[in-house]
Amino acid sequence: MDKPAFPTFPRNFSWGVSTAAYQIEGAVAEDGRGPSSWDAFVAQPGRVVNGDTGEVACDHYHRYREDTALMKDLGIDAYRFSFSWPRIQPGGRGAVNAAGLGFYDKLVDGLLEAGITPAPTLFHWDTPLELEEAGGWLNRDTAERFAEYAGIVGGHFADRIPQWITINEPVVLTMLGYGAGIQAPGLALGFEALPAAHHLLLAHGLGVQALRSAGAGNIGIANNHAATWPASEHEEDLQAAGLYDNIANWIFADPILTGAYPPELEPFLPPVPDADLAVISTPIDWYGINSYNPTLVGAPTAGEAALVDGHELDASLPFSLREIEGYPRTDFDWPVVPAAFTELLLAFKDRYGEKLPPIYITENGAAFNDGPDGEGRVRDSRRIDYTDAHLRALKAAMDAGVDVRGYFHWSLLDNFEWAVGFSQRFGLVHVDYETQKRTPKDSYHWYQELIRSNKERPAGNDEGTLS
Ligand code: GCO
Repeated sequence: MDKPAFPTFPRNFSWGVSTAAYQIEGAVAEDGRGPSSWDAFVAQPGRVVNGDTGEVACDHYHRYREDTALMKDLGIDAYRFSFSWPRIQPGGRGAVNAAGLGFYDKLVDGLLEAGITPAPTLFHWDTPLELEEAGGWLNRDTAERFAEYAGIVGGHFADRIPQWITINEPVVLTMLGYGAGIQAPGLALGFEALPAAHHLLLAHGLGVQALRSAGAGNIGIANNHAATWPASEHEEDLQAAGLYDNIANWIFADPILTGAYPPELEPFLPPVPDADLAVISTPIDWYGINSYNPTLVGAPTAGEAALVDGHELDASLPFSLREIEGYPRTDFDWPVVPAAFTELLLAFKDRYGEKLPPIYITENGAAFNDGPDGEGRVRDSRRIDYTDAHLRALKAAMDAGVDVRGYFHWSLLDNFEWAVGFSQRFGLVHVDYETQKRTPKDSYHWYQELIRSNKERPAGNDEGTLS
């Protein structure tokens, strides 16, 4: 039987797109926004490719109506954006900046008017600079400040926002921001960065409690996960991959879903009060997974440092990241391995069983840097192929019993890709950063058709209905 034109999902499956404040908004000093750790980081020479910054980015702060119209035409159910904490609390604590909150009022009301569910992330790495300078996520008090912030935002929007994400990818902020120095705040502390992981998880738990107290519900987190593959079946590679799997995946999921850290990590973790784990495992309504590709891990190789985003990781780490050969690659040089997506989701089902709440894929996508051709069309067939294959891999996991309720594609727009700036394009919509012209790519039209075909499929022809 021919492959159906589109992967088929339950008709009430939620289709969305994801973005993040610092990557698209711009207006970094407008209407009272305070500086963030990323504003300080991009100002340091050599930190970001081409010296790019998020000062203007996609100018979404001024163009949000146009971008909302693009999402309405796309036909999505939900939009995952992030609130910029320093736009709402410029110093990360105390007084609220009314103009900052006012921007999000206009964005949220516009989304609701367009029939799109706002599904915001409270924190997507843009730590208020005052808090960063006081220790940032190495300082336990930042978790308390986050809870205050969550209560403010939750209280203001609880009646309009039906789906919430506390924190985006604590693993990446911990490993690249505090461990390897590749992202803001640019600290290379190695394993000494682990207190940041704990404080981010504590902030998540306190944030869930603050949101619920403010009347907000349907809360999850967006954790980055990747299937970890050992470089070989040799014992030293298996051990290194097992350690990496715990550090990159399970240290961020176990405490939330089981109330305990992986026992193998005890030697690396700071002393942790039991009360903290009770907070971190405050029940959530769903679990968000951001996933792009698997990771190949082996024993440390003398002198050969692992590369992440083109940066060398400390060669003294007890593992090394290896190139995955034999698969197509994105323009960001990430391997394209859809089967690893199925493998990851099944690993979650096996590891957590009844403790695993429903899942949303809160990010999946790829960097392909196609631009407009002579006719002004962006023929990004590789993004269509990547997304089609990963959606089929997702559906295979669902058919095997993994309860997935929705998919947010990364990303709506080409945007500021952190330490590599604007050099990598993840959007369904091309952005000309000189003119801010938006051009829906072929993949935008493909995703639009996929969503429509899944929603208009005759009743009774469901591939299972979400409970
Ligand atoms: C992440 C972040 C996004 C990235 C995207 C592409 O997962 O790193 O949540 O901000 O831009 O994943 O790398």
